[in-house]
Order: sequence, then structure tokens, then C-alpha cells
Amino acid sequence: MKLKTTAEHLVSLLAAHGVEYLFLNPGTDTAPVQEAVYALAEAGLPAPTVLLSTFESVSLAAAHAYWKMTGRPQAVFVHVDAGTQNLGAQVHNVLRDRAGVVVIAGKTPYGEKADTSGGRNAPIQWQQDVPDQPGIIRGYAKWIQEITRPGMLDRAIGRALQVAASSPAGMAYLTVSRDVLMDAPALDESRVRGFAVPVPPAPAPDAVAQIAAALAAAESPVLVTSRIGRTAEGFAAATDFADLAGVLVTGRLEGGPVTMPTRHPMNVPGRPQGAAAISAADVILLIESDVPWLPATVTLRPDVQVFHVDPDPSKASMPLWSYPVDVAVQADGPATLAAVTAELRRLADEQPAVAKRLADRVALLRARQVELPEPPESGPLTPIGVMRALSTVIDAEDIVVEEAVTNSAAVYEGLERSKPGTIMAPAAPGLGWALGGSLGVKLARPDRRVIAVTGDGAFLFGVPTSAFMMAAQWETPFLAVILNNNGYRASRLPVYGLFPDGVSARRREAIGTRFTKAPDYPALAAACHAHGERVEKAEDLVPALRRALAALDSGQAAILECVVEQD
Ligand SMILES: Cc1ncc(C[n+]2csc(CCOP(=O)(O)OP(=O)(O)O)c2C)c(N)n1
Ligand SMILES: [Mg+2]
Repeated sequence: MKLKTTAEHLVSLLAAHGVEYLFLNPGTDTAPVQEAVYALAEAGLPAPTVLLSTFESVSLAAAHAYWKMTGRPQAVFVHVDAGTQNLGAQVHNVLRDRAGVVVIAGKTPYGEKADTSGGRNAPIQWQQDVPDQPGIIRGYAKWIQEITRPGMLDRAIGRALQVAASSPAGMAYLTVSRDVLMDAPALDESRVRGFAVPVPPAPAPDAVAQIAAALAAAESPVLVTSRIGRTAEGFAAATDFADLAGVLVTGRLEGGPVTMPTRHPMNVPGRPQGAAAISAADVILLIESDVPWLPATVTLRPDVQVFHVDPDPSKASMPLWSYPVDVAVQADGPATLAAVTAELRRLADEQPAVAKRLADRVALLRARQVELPEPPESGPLTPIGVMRALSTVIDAEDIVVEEAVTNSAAVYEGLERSKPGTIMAPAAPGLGWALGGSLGVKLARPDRRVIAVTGDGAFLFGVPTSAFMMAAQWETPFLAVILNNNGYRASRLPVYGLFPDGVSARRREAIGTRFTKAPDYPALAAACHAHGERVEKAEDLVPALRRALAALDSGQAAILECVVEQD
């Protein structure tokens, strides 16, 4: 088949670059793309699988999660400026979590004469002609390009995928008008090869030696990391490092993947305990963490040495990122930690005093047991209790997607996870990630069970009618466990905190934070092809969780509303 349109060329280029999914919310701008997918299929030519998205932010979260699982950017096609707007807060999450995604947005056609194929033929095409469509995402996208002519398409697509995937990864945003999509394709010199994604930077040997030497001499070192568990290598590196060097491991204030087994004696999941370890540290190794501690709750030792390792240690996208750092290293976190561990091992082999110091630290910390809280087995539910119950019914390989907001600490403290990649979180505060994120995780790992743990507010931000409809249509079932504390606790506590003697604190009520007409969540589930239940008592939890997981195993999505009373 000879490709007829630039749209056919675009879809086949995405496939040629390994894009597996095209999350599509169609409009007048996408007609050439829709036709292209069928035309290519009929000709037996490869194209990404098209998944209909009924809300753009949900599919962006799905593409984000797919990136986290696979390291491969996918494409999200949205309708001109309006569809770009609907990407909403998930654009923020893509920036902060460094997710590689390609967003392609239609642009209103240029031509308006009767003989312009794909030209303007509806009022909206004047209305959608806005002065600065990419301006919607300009502060967040890593790279922006308009495809203005067929002859640049191959370079624009290759470059978009290259930039999106290179570290630190991010959003590549392309726009293309319908008349350009209808143009004859420029195939003669179309190029797919030669868009290499840069290998992440390895640490300078001197820097590794300096870090290892400081750790070898330290009394109470600590590793602070949020993102190192993003790969299995990072999880293994953190665990090996702690085992050899006797170092407490904390971090993840912003959420994030599991760093090491929950019950590892050097894992510090609790926030107050993490702050105490950082305050006591004489050496802090800070690896791939944007918010290592809260200055308001941590007082560093005056003699502390801080080493910072990150693919982007200057963090220019965070204007007031001013944590004190003595040595900053631009390098891949997992690779650097593995190199530091190897260097420490070499030092210990050569110097008995170092070997003894590390062994003493390990022995001291191994004596420490990570106590997981044991909640009551009956009566009202607590977030920790829900997490402990969940731990008993899910498999070690199941993947939990966390967006539990004020209860996220309960997830990291109460949920037992021993394998890498078994907690996913957006590691960013744009609420509404978990439902779309669960779809993306399930697409990437159809063999695993996927369980979202969300606040009731976060659940509603996730556009549940679209997300569960898409779960059914895409055949990507997941379970959403809602921690229903009746509204926005995260928006209530700061009112009490800032005004401890104020009216709100006295009334134990803050305006705009209670849901007096929350949806009937099980009924919402039923309306969206999902199994749904509400649980109020601890004794009913495990059977209800089992029924929800059984629904999942039969291919049906599920919603389990857990009523937790919280101020
Ligand atoms: C898109 C978006 N809108 C608003 C907020 C502000 N916000 C932060 S937490 C929160 C409440 C979350 O409620 P819920 O998920 O029920 O968790 P809870 O606070 O009750 O633990 C809100 C509204 C946000 N982070 N993101
Ligand atoms: Mg809530």
C-alpha cells in the first residue's frame, strides 16, 4: 500500500517508533487519523492500538503510568485547545514525575476554500483558532512543536519520542492541523532511525569515591530517596546498599515507588521517624528526591555533609529549590548507588577499620524491628486497618496505585510490599491520577492485579464514570479502594493548623471540605459495569476485599468504599 495522507504517515511512524497505544479523544480535527488507522489495518500495516478516551486527563494518567511501568512513551491525541485544557492537572504530574509521553493535539485548519482538503467547514474552526494553544501547557511541556508541513513529519515524530524519553523524561507536545494531515505524505526521505535516546549519565568516578569515603567514615548516615525504586535495579541497589553500609533509608514525602521491602530493618516508612533520622545524620545521601525533607520539621546537624545525586540536580523547574547540598552529581540514581556500594565494598575489603564500622552499623540497625501497626479486628475502620487487611489478601506481585492523600502514610506504613514496582504513585499532587494510572498499569501488566487506594476526593477528581467505562471498554479491570473520610481532610487540617484558636478549629469543621451529597459509590460502580460494595466495620473488610478481588479475577472492575471516620 502506498500511503495516501500525512495522517497515515503519522500513524505508521508512531508504530515504527514502537508506540503501542494511541489514546484518542476524537473531534473534527482527527478524521484523517481515524481513517488512517482503518486504512493501515486493511492493508495489513502496523499501527498502534487505538483506545477511546472519554476524558483526556484520564488517558494522560494512563499513558504516564504506562511509561512508569515500561519506560516507553505512548501517544495521547486530544482535540485542539479544548482537549489540551482537559489534560488538566495531569500535565503537572507528568512534569513532576518525569514521565515520558507524547501528546498530539489537533490544530484548527488553515485553509477555508472549498478545494482545501481538510479545510475549515464548521464554525468551531474559527472559535478554536486561539492565539497560543501550546501556551496552555508551555510551563510544563519539555518540548513543543507544530507540524506545519508533511516534509517535517518524520523528524517531528522521531524528535518527540527522543525528547520525551530522555532523562529527565517529560511531555513532548505536537500540534497538527487537519489540512496538513490531509496533505500527500512526504515519504521519499522519511526516516525512523537515528533518534537515539541518550544513555542516562553515569557518575564521575571521583564523585563515587568521595561519597563512599564519607559514608565509610560516617556515624549515622541516611539515604533519602523518593524515586530510586522506579526500576528493579534501583530497588535492588537500595537494598544492597543498606545491607552493606548499615544506613537508614527514608524519603518519599511526595509519594513514589516502594524503595525496599517494607519490613527491611533499615526501611524508615514513617514521616516523623524519617525526619528524626535526617536530623541526626552526619552524612545525607540524597538520591532522586525532589522534597527530601520539610525544613520546618528537620534541623540539620551543623557538621552534616549532603551529597545529592539526580539526573537533573539543579532542578531549574523548581525556582526556590534551595536544600543545602555540598556535592551535587548529575547522574542516574540507581547506577550511582550501585557504584557507591561497590566502592564501599572495595574500601571494606582493603581497610579492616572500614569493614568493622560498616558491620557495627549493620548490626545496630538490624536489631531494630520495623513494627507494622496492628489495628483492631472489629469495629470502625481505620486507614491503617484497611491497609493491613489489604496486605493479607493481595499477592506479593499485585500492584497498588496510591493516591491516598492524608492517608498516604498509612499506605507506606501499613501495606506490606516486598517486591519492586508493587506500589505506584504519581509522586506529584495533581489529584485524579489513580484511576487513569491504574488503567495504564493494567495495560502494561495484564498479568497482575491492580488496586488503587484513593481518597474519596481523589477518586472523584479521577473522573470515575469515564475511568470505569474505559476499564470495561479497554478490558483493563482494576479495584479502587476508596478511603472515604467524607471529604477533603487535606483542605481541612491546614485551616485548623493556621488558626488553632479560630472559629473552624473550635467547631471542628472547615467550610468547603465536607461532602454532604457524596455519590452512592456502589451504585456508581453498578452504573459503570463494576462490582461495588461499601464497608463500615473491620470484621466485614476481608470478605468484601475477597469478593472485590474475585470480581477482578473474573475480568470485572470493582469499587470498594471503606468508610473511615476522620476529623
Ligand atoms: C487537581 C487538584 N485540585 C485540588 C487539589 C487540592 N487538594 C489537595 S488534597 C485535596 C483533598 C483530597 O481529598 P481526599 O482525596 O478525600 O483525601 P483526604 O484529604 O481526605 O485524605 C485537595 C482538594 C489538588 N491537589 N489537585
Ligand atoms: Mg477524603
